[in-house]
Amino acid sequence: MTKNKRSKSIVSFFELIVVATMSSGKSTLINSMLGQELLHCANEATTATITRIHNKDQQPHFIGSAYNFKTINLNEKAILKFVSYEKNIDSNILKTWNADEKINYISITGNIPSIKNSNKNIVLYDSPGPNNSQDNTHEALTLNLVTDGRYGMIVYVLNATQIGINDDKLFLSQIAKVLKADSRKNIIFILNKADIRPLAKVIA
Ligand SMILES: Nc1nc2c(ncn2[C@@H]2O[C@H](COP(=O)(O)OP(=O)(O)OP(=O)(O)O)[C@@H](O)[C@H]2O)c(=O)[nH]1
Ligand SMILES: [Mg+2]
Repeated sequence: MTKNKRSKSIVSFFELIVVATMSSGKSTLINSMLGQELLHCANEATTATITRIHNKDQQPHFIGSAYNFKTINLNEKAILKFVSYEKNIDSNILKTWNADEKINYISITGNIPSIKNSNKNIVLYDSPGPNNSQDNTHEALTLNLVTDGRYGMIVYVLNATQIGINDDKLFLSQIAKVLKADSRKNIIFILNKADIRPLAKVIA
């Protein structure tokens, strides 16, 4: 007699959130890992959504959905309302979703060529700069992402052209509280735009 075993596939994730003040180069950094300009980048407040990118090594195209995410009171479950689905996502679709006022959360899956999943699936998050004085929903979205407990690593992108600004000081003090409360979370710093302001000058 053969036993009918049900195979259970439990996927576990390692999530990294990419955060920084506006225009430091978060989306550019993720695009370089993607090997294509999928995320919209520009020298102004650009990213208006949280973008979750789940690495699936063998998947040829990016597929995914756009949502309206409602941040509510602490300790309550956030509400995700489905808005749109696409099975072959390109930069135009993401640009349109990013500009749509109803959409503030995007979740896509596809192959990130510079990353290989091992025992855990890797997930990257792009986020809006929290210091956009024209739109405080950006701050609410990013602080919600930072204070949400599931990620293991913060990738903090420092803009070499504006080291030591108050906006970084404020944001890093908010992050420090989260890291103090959860010792399993780590942070790494990426010094970006060092080609514009070489490191020697930053340190001097
Ligand atoms: N010279 C130079 N320009 C860069 C570098 N990284 C990003 N940029 C440029 O800086 C601008 C902002 O880059 P983004 O990647 O959109 O920055 P972001 O942090 O995602 O910005 P928000 O989404 O608005 O918070 C774009 O014009 C990029 O081309 C870099 O290392 N060197
Ligand atoms: Mg961006």
